[in-house]
Amino acid sequence: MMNQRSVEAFERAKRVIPGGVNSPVRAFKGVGGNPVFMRSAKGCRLTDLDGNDYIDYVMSWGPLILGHADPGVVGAVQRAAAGGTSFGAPSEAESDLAELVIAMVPSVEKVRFCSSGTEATMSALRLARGFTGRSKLIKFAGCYHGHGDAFLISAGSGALTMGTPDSPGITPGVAGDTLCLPYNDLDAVAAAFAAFPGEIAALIVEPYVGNMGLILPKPGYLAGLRDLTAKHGAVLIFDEVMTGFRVGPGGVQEREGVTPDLTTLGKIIGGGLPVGAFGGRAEIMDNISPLGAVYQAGTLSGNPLAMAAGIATLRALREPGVYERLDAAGARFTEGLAERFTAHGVPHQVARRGSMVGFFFTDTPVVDLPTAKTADTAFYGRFFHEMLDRGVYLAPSQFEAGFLSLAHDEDALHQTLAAADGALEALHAIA
Ligand code: KE4
Repeated sequence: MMNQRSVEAFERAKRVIPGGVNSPVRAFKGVGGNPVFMRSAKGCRLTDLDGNDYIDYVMSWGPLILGHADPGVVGAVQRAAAGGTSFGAPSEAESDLAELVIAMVPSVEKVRFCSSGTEATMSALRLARGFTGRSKLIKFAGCYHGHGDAFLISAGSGALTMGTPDSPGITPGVAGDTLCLPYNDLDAVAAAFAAFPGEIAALIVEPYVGNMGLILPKPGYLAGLRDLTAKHGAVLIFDEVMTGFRVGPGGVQEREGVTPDLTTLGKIIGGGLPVGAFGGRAEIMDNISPLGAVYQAGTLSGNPLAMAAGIATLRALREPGVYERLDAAGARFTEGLAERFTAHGVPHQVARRGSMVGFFFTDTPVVDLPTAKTADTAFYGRFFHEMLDRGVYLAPSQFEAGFLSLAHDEDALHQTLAAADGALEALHAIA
């Protein structure tokens, strides 16, 4: 595809923005080549500066479950904007969205809004530490919880692609309070609690991991985390920034029947506008300022435009049959790809929950970071570009999940699988 305008735009951006992007994973370092600059989007399709269209399986990294420029969301934002973009004072839209979240997410009795998933996880950790009076945090290698210092210890997502899982600028004091364990290994968690009795404030987990690519918990794993954290008095935090409202109306916790103490949310909850949230048991949440002593704040938290987009999105998701449609589209995508990978003799692992999808180019079952790293990232990069050239925009990194929306119709899925046929034939030819 001709992408000269994107090439020029990237050169311009690199002169004024570090790396030319405002979030590292967008820079295509995981797949090589020049990132594509977008001009507009509608439904399941993106349009770049050169006028090329792409069927989008990134969907802004998860938020756009209704599709790009959903008329209901756009209209709600336009109406809200006409009434003022920010009040710096409470508004009823915040309670409207809070009541929707509480109705949908089993663990949430009270919720506080912020402006990103990173803020949500940072705040949830401070709250857990304030509530327990303890310092240490358990996280899992390859899981990503935003760029808060405490979490950038063997992080996933862009940190993996960047090849620098531990970021400079994290002090030994901070790093020393984070215990990083292998995902899907309950014995490691039990051993950590035994090694640090009474010291562990919280355990945070992506209940379905999206930031190593899609990796699912082994049977009993989430229930095991629930039992161990309850036994040792640690706060169990489900980071559902990506899975919240994605894999079902109540996220993983509803789907799996495991209820955490706190839940962090983002992405879909803002319908494409900046919203993060953390919520959970009132007994814990009531410790948040100004009711409690644990400080947390934000100039644009509960912003009326973002609230309007979130309300429109969650209300649309509560319509009958929505998740069945998303599930069917996700199945068509992953089953169609798996058939083609098999037909072309390409080693692969494919996973799906609802409209959250993932695939690794390896014949090793992927259950944690070491097994995820057996994936052939070079092949992934070649497949990515062959698909991009055929009008399909996958995640520009092996270590990310993919997302479908209500706008991914049969025509888009047929075009996607035809592109995969062409891509695999082209790769077979040069193999
Ligand atoms: P944000 O601060 O990017 O809104 O959310 C951080 C975050 C927290 N928790 C989970 C489970 C997440 O997936 C994320 C952000 N996800 C990445 C995609 N892997 C955002 C994409 C990016 O960094 O540009």
